[in-house]
Amino acid sequence: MNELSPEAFEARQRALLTAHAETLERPNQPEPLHNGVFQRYLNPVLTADHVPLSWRYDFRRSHNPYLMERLGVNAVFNAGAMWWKDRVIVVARVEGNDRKSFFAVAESENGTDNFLFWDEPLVLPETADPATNVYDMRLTAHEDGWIYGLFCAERKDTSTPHDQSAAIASAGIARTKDLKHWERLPDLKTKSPQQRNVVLHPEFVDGHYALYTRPLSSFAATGTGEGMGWGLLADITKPVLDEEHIFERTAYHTIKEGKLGQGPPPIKTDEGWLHLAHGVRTTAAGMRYVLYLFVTALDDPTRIRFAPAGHLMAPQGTERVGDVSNVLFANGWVETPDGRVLIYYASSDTRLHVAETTTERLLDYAMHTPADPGSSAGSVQQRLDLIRANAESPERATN
Ligand code: BGC
Ligand code: BMA
Repeated sequence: MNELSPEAFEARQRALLTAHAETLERPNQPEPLHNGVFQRYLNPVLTADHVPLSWRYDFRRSHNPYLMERLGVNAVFNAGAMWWKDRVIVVARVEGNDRKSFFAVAESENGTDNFLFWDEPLVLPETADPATNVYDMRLTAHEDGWIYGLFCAERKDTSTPHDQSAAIASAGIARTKDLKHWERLPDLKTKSPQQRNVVLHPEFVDGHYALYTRPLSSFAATGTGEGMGWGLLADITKPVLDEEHIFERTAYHTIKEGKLGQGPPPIKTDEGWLHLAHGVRTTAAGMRYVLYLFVTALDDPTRIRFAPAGHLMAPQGTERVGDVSNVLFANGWVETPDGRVLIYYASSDTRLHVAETTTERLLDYAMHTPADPGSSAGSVQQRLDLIRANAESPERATN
């Protein structure tokens, strides 16, 4: 293929723009028949193809005679989310072909389709010790008036210089009032060598900032019996946690056997704080990530009130396949003023989807799904109770 003539260059430009516009404008529909707990939407809301063309292509013919993609995008996934100025905004993890992730804001009026990226990616100020990679931002609109973004900041572990995959994960903290100008605070310091999935609670607790943490002894460890922690900070600009109290633990033969972590900041309801989290188990095919739900007390966000057994959502169909297959991960959800809860979940570290529900449905699920019975025999008993109650019920429809 030779350099493109001016006409061919322009035609190719138009073809790219048309295909991109079709991707952005594609309407989304909810799945027709659902499980009553939540409703998935049929198309992903953000993919690599949604990223603006000008972030990827050099449209100057003098510099790019073949009109090639110069800076490819590999994936768009794990997004923080919030309701802001009458619309849903997400801060997505965009991963370039170079494997570096960065953050980018996208917005949608209905939260289910027509997501548009803002003009440029988010520019995050560095600390004195710049990170190699940043990802998975949790957005918290805190009652102090700031919007906080907590994310994972990853650096090479220099104690093992020859191991090119040894890394140290820590929690980065930035804040903003307008989602455009961000102030970087120091990274969180805790006693743990590794921190990921750190989330700021939206309210003060005893006059302190409250953090959900996930200490881990090594970078990607599973099966070490750790879990979700909680700690209080007097001053968020000096983020040093002397104590973390583990309140949600990994457990043998459950969906959270290997590791677990808080998803987005919890949603406040009359019955308590609704938490969305991920649970991980190790299988012969690698780690399997699913999403689960639990509810904690309003007066003590670490006291678990309802813990329905098993996963809320697991990868399904094409969601199962991607760069890191068999993964659902969520770090953003939004409660809209009209009472919807939109769960932004990513599949297999590749694309972002949405599922819709309400706090009432999630609470009903949390309060009436039996807790984990702990064994196969216990599970059979739960099912027998259900089958027999149905058999005796006059309300049961038959066909
Ligand atoms: C990846 C994350 C992953 C983590 C642990 C990081 O290098 O960017 O997506 O969660 O490793 O496996
Ligand atoms: C991690 C997370 C996510 C990712 C997942 C699966 O531990 O922090 O970034 O989605 O692994 O690779």
